[in-house]
Amino acid sequence: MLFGGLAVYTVSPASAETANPYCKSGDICYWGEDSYSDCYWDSASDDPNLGNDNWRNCGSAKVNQGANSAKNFGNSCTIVFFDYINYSGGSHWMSRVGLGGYWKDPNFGNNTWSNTGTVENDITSHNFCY
Ligand SMILES: [Ca+2]
Ligand SMILES: [Ca+2]
Ligand SMILES: [Ca+2]
Ligand SMILES: [Ca+2]
Repeated sequence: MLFGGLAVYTVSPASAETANPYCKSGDICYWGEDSYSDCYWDSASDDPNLGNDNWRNCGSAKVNQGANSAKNFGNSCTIVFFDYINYSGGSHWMSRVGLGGYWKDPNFGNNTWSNTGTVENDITSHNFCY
């Protein structure tokens, strides 16, 4: 999907909870670097493979294995991230904004999968209400 005004908007400091025009209610939002910065991507749907999803603002670079930080603006349930495609391998859950608690994380570098390995730069699929 293309948006005509994409190249025009300016990036302001991430003081608001939504740091870009895409991250909105219902979405899981990922960023490619720590503290919700650099490349970003949003989705309101389960996704069994982030290998076919491009960051919104980083050319052809894929979301797969690239997320350093995220916020869950989903409307229902927690979200579960997975190491591999089709909701398999190690998992890591996050609450949603309406439930509070752990619903955002500025740095996945200090989080490990349910089995082994670091979540940072390793999320490959996600499922709401898994
Ligand atoms: Ca996908
Ligand atoms: Ca990254
Ligand atoms: Ca992975
Ligand atoms: Ca963390």
